[in-house]
This record gives sequence, C-alpha cells and structure tokens, in this order.
Amino acid sequence: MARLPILEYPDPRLRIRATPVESVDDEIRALVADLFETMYAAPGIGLAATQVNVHKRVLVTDVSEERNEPCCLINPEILHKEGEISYEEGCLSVPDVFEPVTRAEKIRVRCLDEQGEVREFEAEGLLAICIQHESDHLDGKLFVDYLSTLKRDRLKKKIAKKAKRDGPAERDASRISAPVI
Ligand code: GNR
Ligand code: NI
Repeated sequence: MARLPILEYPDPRLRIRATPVESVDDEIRALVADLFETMYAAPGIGLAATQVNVHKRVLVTDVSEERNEPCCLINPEILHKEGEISYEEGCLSVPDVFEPVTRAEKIRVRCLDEQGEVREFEAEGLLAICIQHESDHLDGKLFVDYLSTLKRDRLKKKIAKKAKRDGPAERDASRISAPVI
C-alpha cells in the first residue's frame, strides 16, 4: 500500500479521459488499496484514479462519519438521475476552494466491485454527490467547470498568484523532500 501524490488544478493530466478496466485483477486491487490509503490520509470523502495520474475508470468513496464504509466502484455508469441538490463542494485537486454545485439528488449506478462482480444500486444525498463528482474526474471534468465564468476567472487568478508566490519547489515538494540516495 502507498500514499500517492494528488494532481492539482490546472494540471492538464486532470483532463485525461480514463479508460475502462478490462479485468479486475491484483494490479487493480493494489490500485484500489492505494486509492483508499490516499483518500483516508488526505482526508477526503472520495478519490478518482485520475487524481493520482492513473487513467483507469476506478473510484473510491467513504461518506460515513466513522470513516468505516469504504466503497469501490470500477467502470461506474450512472444509469439514471433524479431530482436536484445543491451542495458546497471541494476537491483534493483544487485545494482551498469550496463552491456550491447542483447535481442529481438520487442516482442509479452500475459498476464492478473489487471481485469483478457487477453491482447495481441506488445512491442519494452525499454518496450520490460524491459518485457524480468522482465520475466526472474519470471524464476529465472538475467541479470548477460548473462555476460561472466570473467565479472561474477569479479562481484562476488566485491559483496563478499562489503558484507565483510558492514557486516550483512548493509545486513539486516531493522533489526536494525525498531522500537522495
Ligand atoms: O473530500 C472531498 N469532499 C467533497 C465535498 C463535497 C463534494 C465532493 C467532495 S469529493 C472531495 C474529494 C475529491 O476531490 N474527490 O475527487
Ligand atoms: Ni475531486
């Protein structure tokens, strides 16, 4: 198991469309374990493989208070959407930004589980929001894409300022903090 670095907006790799998993094998199960470790450590309520630069259709979530309801979705498909819900969203790939996004309140999902078995279920509330947010990542889409142009332009300026202030060292801290052997 390993904690993986999370890509940050505006990294172009966050725009790559992930490809379906052909067979749920040990390599995929190792990826799922790493996604859970990375998500819990962050901490976050969801994580898509895209965010750790693996462009396969795999996502994990845990929206429980106790952080003891891990949920892994491979090749997720949203079959049906119902109702609307607006929620203040955040994203590990867009640190320090929280903005309301309107999504379906209830969804029907089909996916494969870690054993490669087909699962079909309904989700609502925060779980539904999270699955839609993570599925978007697999299509190269971010929650900031739903904001008004005005809000997104302000956000871009804020991020450009931060990058200029921090410099390249902060943007790739692993390069300097990793032990040199
Ligand atoms: O940790 C997260 N919190 C969150 C809050 C509201 C709506 C969506 C999310 S998902 C986010 C983790 C993340 O970036 N997943 O892609
Ligand atoms: Ni996200």
